[in-house]
Amino acid sequence: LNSIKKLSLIAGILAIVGIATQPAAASTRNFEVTVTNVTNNVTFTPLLGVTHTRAVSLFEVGEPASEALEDLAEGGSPAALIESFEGLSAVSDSTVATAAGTPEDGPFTAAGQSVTFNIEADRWVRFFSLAAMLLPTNDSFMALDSVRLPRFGTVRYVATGYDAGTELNDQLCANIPGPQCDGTPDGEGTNADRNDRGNFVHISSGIHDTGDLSPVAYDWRNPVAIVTITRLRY
Ligand SMILES: [Ca+2]
Ligand SMILES: [Ca+2]
Ligand SMILES: [Ca+2]
Repeated sequence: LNSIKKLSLIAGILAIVGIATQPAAASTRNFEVTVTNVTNNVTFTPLLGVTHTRAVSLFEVGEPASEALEDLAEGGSPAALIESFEGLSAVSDSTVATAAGTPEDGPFTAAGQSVTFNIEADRWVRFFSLAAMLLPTNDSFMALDSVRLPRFGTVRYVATGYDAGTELNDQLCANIPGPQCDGTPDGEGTNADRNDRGNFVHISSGIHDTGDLSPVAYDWRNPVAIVTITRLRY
């Protein structure tokens, strides 16, 4: 009788341990990301966030931009980048967010505004990247390139403004999309030409005294955004 009692006690403990360890065995982790636009007067297009392994990156500084990144940097659309992730086991999750919630609610995140969104990552996926076009510019974008997701708690990163190297910075509203360029909503977005001084991703040199844009109104110094990533416990 005594040994039967012991056995049932052990079985009971095992059942409790089994229940207790279930959440830790979950295959995905959840994170909350907050991005704050810390420029004086530059607007972000919809922000693309992605969780991934080392096998994937949105760009390499010093290398030519992909056509998908050219689309985001010149036209503000993350669609081609999202399409490029399809079927990749190295990409865990991707999401698009704006200060209003989704691009449908309002596509822009103005200076001083924050965006908060949730993103998942599979257990073996350690990295996070972020990108959005900077308006009004020809082909500049803000990005985080393969930063580490926190194992617990919150990590804080600063995001830099890059130039995709895919369009000359003529600063003409005719060549810049969005209503931020002197209220011109129909400026040209993506152009497949590569007419920049150098066809490679580099640190954006900001806004200069040429074309239609005033550096007094639009120039910036890096960083352009503060990003916090918090591991959520569910
Ligand atoms: Ca181009
Ligand atoms: Ca450029
Ligand atoms: Ca353009």
